[in-house]
Amino acid sequence: KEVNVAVVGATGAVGNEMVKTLEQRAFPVKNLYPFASKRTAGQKINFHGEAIKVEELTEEAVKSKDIKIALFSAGASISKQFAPIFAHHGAVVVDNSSAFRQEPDIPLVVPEVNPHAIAQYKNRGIIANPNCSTIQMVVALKPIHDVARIKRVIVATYQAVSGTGKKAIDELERQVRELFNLQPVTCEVYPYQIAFNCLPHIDVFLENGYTKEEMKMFFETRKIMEDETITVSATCIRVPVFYSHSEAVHMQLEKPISPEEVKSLLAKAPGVKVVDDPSKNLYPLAIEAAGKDEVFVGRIRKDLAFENGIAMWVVSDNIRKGAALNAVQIAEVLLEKYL
Ligand code: 2RA
Repeated sequence: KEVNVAVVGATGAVGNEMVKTLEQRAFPVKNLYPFASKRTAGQKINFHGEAIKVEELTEEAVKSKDIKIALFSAGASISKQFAPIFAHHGAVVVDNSSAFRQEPDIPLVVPEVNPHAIAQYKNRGIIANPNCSTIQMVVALKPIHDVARIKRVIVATYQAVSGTGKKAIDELERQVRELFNLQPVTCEVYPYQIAFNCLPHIDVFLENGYTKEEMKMFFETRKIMEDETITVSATCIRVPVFYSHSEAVHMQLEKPISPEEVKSLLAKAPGVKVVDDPSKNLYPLAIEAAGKDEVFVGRIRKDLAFENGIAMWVVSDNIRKGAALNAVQIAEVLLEKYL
């Protein structure tokens, strides 16, 4: 059945990808309603060969459209203000911002991990899309957790600048040009030069010395895996990469499991592609994962620091599976099973 779909934040890096993904996956869209701020409203976006005008996001504009599904990626404050308005007018919101992820009555969903949680959309008409760095990690952790139960995870992330948005993609490009032209480097998005550098600072610092990004991985992993006993210690780093987040994941399990068993489990796991043959220099690479749907896993080995430990390298396109694709996959299950 065809439904009216809204994309809020349609001109942003993730919003753009949401429209592209709806088209690529032939989501049954009756009418597409792209929304954006006053600043970028008026632009046209292309959907199935049709140029559609981006509307300014107002309650008035929502009323008369019978929108059934609304994909949001416009920041937490816009989601807090408008997601309830869309829900009030009959839409189910899939929100990519952090606004509702920790609300107990709002499901936080990765379709390969906890698709059943989508049924809780009925509470408030809102489903939360997890943070990109969490999504790719739990897709890889779930098959292992089901067999050997994860006790704790230590993860270091290497996050692409596209996670910050279009302006950060431009910043990296500009700084490389400035450096190669022997001009002074200008920093408008990040506090320090990102080109040829690593910044251990994503989102804001909290009292406990972790950043908000790192604590998202702690809280979201437990909620999605439905296991509050799992502990996660994350260090999230911004690196000079345009697309794809890479993660060094180390875990301690309740039961022993060999790297070979992990490899065969992951080879069968939904949404995962194992790329793991060091003898042939085969392991996941950010530039190869960019533009693809899968979560790529490699460097699978026994972790020498933990009893029952496993270490692995997890790479995925942070704008696709990390955001837009996961949101559209939630919408697909929602439409197929619940609407
Ligand atoms: C980042 N995960 O990479 C955050 C938000 N997309 O900046």
